[in-house]
Amino acid sequence: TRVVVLAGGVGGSRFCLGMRAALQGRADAGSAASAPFTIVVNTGDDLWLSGVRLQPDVDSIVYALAGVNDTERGWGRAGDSERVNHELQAWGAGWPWFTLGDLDLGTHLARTGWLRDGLTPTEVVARLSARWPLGARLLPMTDAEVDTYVTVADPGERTMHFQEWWTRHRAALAPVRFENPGIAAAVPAPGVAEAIAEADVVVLAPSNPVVSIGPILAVPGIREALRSTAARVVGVSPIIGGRVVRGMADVCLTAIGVETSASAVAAHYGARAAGGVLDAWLLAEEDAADADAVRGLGIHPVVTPLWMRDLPTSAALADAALAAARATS
Ligand code: GDP
Ligand code: FO1
Ligand code: CA
Repeated sequence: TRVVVLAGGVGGSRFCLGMRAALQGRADAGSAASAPFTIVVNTGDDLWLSGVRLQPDVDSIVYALAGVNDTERGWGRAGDSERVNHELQAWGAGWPWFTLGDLDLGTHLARTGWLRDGLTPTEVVARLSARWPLGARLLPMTDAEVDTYVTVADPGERTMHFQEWWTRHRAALAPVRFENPGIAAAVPAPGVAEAIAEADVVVLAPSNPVVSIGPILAVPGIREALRSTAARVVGVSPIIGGRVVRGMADVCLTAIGVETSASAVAAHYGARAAGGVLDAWLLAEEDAADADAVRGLGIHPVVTPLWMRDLPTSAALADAALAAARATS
């Protein structure tokens, strides 16, 4: 089975860990099942800071699949130190509310050096994927620099980088809109449209629909690839029991006029039969009452446990997504 996952950071990496386990679990059945799957990663979170390029969602997925991620904080390397960060603060460089760990900085320096050598983001992500056996092929959504900016109402309207809004203000400033300057002229990274076209299953991970999956779908050509692929497109709800779990995605949803419910997010993505991108939608037992509304949209609803507590529950969720694809084929 050729699988493509569209993913953001925390929800995306947990789901990808589950997908790798689910695919390996049936690798002994032979065929192409053991082929690595493809992950198309959101790069809207990326930023320049203190002269280095950061790719938080790319790094979250690389570190998680490599098993070197900080599982408590949800970002960065396990057991990292902050000596360089203290020096940066002493110089008044960077952002006082944004920590660059020493090991993590090694990644940023390597990445920035390669970019300055002329490598494309796709080539850089390939190098970042080669150090550890990840069991997946990572592709940035695009090679264009299309960082997400947030406009807040505040006293007067002002615009800031997504990371400032998210980490400094903890999404507490009411957003007016999210934008990715330059994205209208961007194209999918090499291999992205091809992977989607040649896939058997494409999964929208349970990631933030607005600032993780949103930018991926906003790259011209990716939505069209999802709409025209012969693959089944399956989405996993990031909403459980009418609430966002782990994060502040509800603030983002409210800003774009989408209710924080499993069926409203499904409606936001839409049915492929009706101009949208979904064939099937996985929703939690707590949201079983939403299943009829999802069916009414023309999307096949599957009620299944959605909590990714550990590897077995994440793998079971990935398995459920693969089964939903088979059920709608
Ligand atoms: P970020 O880039 O680090 O913000 O992470 P993502 O965008 O990939 O995912 C964030 C979203 O994952 C959150 O808004 C949650 O709604 C969702 N999420 C986190 N943990 C779980 C889980 O265990 N199950 C499900 N279904 N969704 C989850
Ligand atoms: N999140 C924080 O809340 N505080 C930080 O200081 C911080 C530093 C950081 C450094 C590198 C990196 O890749 C991610 C980092 N994050 C930090 C997480 C990140 O800002 C966001 O949670 C994600 O971009 C949202 O997906
Ligand atoms: Ca993210």
